[in-house]
Amino acid sequence: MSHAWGYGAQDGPEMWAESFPIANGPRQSPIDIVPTQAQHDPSLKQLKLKYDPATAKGILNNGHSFQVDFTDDDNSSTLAGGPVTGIYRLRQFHFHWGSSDDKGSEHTIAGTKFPCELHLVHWNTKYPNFGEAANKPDGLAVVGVFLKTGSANPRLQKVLDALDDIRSKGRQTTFSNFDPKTLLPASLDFWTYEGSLTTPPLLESVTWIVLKDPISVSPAQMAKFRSLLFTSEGEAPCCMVDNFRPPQPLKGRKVRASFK
Ligand code: SG7
Ligand code: ZN
Repeated sequence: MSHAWGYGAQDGPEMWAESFPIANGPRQSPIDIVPTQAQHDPSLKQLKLKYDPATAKGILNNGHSFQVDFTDDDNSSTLAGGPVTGIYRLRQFHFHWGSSDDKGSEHTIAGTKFPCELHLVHWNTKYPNFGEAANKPDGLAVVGVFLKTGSANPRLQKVLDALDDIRSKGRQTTFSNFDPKTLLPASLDFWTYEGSLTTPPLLESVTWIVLKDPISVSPAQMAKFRSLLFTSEGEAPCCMVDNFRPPQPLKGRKVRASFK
């Protein structure tokens, strides 16, 4: 594999293990979640998400996805409860999506794929910063939310309207006063398991919290995601689509459910 990774035939998920051998490790993500195989765990706490809209900072096309970044120098925007101990700070959120509505999510539910999946990335404040946390077994907590096509989602519109300004890889702009909690479904029922980053370096540091209920997105809104580019200005344009890793082997891990 060439030194940069991607989602194409030559640099995609099937090739990542050449440069990142942890790709075949014991706790890789995503996975197929089979609800009938998950165990309800009454000891799981209620998920506590506290986000301050003033911590939203910028939006960036990183060439693999786009991400909305947050200032994380204090505990203004945090995750606690659920499966985790202590306080995790929000660092960024981003999405994965398909070239058509029949694929795009990273996690699947009993084999069912969704057109898009939102990831809210948090780091454990027992470590000094995101970088230090990212390679610790309890360093990160990512909340995953499925998007299904249906009615337009007005709460997504501010994010989608910003995409015109970050069409190419490396472009970024300010993005302020946004509460990511507005993107979440009404119910915070979740599945949880111990996994990894879904992109290189595939570090096995993520407590995954995958919400049971999807949010909606219209076909026109999905088209807006697909108008982004993997490529930089001046390169032959290549649409940012199918930027998902497929499900990885469970290898004996347990998936727990917060609900019956
Ligand atoms: C996206 O997914 C990006 C990455 C993110 C990666 O490609 O938003 O963020 C950066 C800073 O490049 O990587 C370390 C990290 O958050 C993997 O995140 S994920 O496991 O939640 N999909
Ligand atoms: Zn992700």
